Amino acid sequence: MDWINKRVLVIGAGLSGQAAVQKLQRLGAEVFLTDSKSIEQLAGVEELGLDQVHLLLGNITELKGINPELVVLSPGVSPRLSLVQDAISQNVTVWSEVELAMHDCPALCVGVTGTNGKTTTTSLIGELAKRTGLPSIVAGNIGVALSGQVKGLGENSIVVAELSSFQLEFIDKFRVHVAILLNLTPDHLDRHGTMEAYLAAKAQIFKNQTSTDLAILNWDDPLVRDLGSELKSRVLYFSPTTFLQDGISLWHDQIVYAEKEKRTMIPIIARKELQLRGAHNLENVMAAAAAARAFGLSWTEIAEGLRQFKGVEHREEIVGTFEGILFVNDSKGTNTDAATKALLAFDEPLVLIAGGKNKGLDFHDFMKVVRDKVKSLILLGLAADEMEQAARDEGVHTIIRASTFEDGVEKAIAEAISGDVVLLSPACTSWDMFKSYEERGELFKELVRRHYSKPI
Ligand code: UMA
Repeated sequence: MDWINKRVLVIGAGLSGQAAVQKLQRLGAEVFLTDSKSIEQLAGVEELGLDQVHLLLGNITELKGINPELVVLSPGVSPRLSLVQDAISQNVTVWSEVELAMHDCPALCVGVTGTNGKTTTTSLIGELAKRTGLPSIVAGNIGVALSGQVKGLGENSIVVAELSSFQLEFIDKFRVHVAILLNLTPDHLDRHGTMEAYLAAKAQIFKNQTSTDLAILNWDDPLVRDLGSELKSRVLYFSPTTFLQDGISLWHDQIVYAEKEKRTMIPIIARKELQLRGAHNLENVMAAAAAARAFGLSWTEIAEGLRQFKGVEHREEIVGTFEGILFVNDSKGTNTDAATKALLAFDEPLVLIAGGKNKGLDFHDFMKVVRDKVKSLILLGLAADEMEQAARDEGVHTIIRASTFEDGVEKAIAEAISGDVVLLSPACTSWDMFKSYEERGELFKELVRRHYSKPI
């Protein structure tokens, strides 16, 4: 494509929009950027060097005066936006930012989508990709815009992309050579409207696959499984619950890869050797192993990578074992769903630290799980009263209130004995006490380490 002086409008000036503008500027296009926010609210935009004609802030509703040949959307921008509608009605090409990123990138692309587990799976594949010795990057919905990362990557390199339904909605030629769909449960319905539309957006990941490409699908999710018969690419299923004669599944607590035609079953790794816990992580591990095999690692190399992977920081992250007590940082568990998953990942007696700022969720169903799994519940933060009430309603036995975060960690340590797990999984945001869940998780780790480094 000839980019020189091509008029391109980028909508949204966040991470994706800014990376898209920089890429387009490098290509020689004439770039316009618009955002509903003001310049004071947009960090980094001034450094893009756009003049007043090209930086259009505020409520721009039509393309008149801009006349772009191409519109690039940030993922958070809904297609219902009048500006986007205007582009569609005028037959102007609309691309998502990932389309622009990958448009001229010859690297092998491994894409991960699904409702849950994307970040863990993407990170794990990223770690496995490093073991190939080839140049590789990890980007996308994981928090780093793809457009800013793929520069200079050649054919013999690997892009590992976490892809959201938002990013996939407006792809054109973007080809994901190894595409993973982990699972599908209701999410983002405010944007997509129906489950069908949400599934259709996710299924775009397979849109440009050919017969030499690979689709990795979750056998246990009926919506995902059924997609397999419609795809042009080779399909590989994984399942932590059903033994698969063709695919990756469990055989006597061993993750195995079976090929019916060859009548082979290759053991990959024993479940107990993994540091990641929980059934949901088994899905992530199986999908990642399948992807790594596709980019050429041996099963032995894959097993080594899986064995060493500790997970994503702040998500069921193992802090360490001190005096027989395992400490786990799940500060990223900012809603009841995520915190429930963390609780279910452990068979040991649990001391749970929860609370913070409620996102408007009801805690009763969560407290039913707490009642069954947790021996002591430590509550703190703004939501503590509300959580305590729900805990009492659901019959949680031991509820301990903490006055500060530090106090909560000390009380949790005092409650735990050897063989227990102390889990920080707040089911709330951190914003009543911290800037971010990262800051909360860092403090948790520091307090635990500091406690055990003290001379007794
Ligand atoms: N904006 C408008 N008009 C609109 C909507 C947004 O002008 O109608 C502007 C906003 O004022 C803002 C900018 O667009 O300045 C934000 O764009 P964005 O929401 O696309 O955010 P980015 O900073 O570009 O971040 C995006 C992803 N965000 C979303 O999908 C909402 C990030 O995923 C991703 O990491 C990043 O690109 C880099 O690829 C975050 C996310 O929450 C983590 N994803 C959702 C999820 O995981 O559930 C999908």
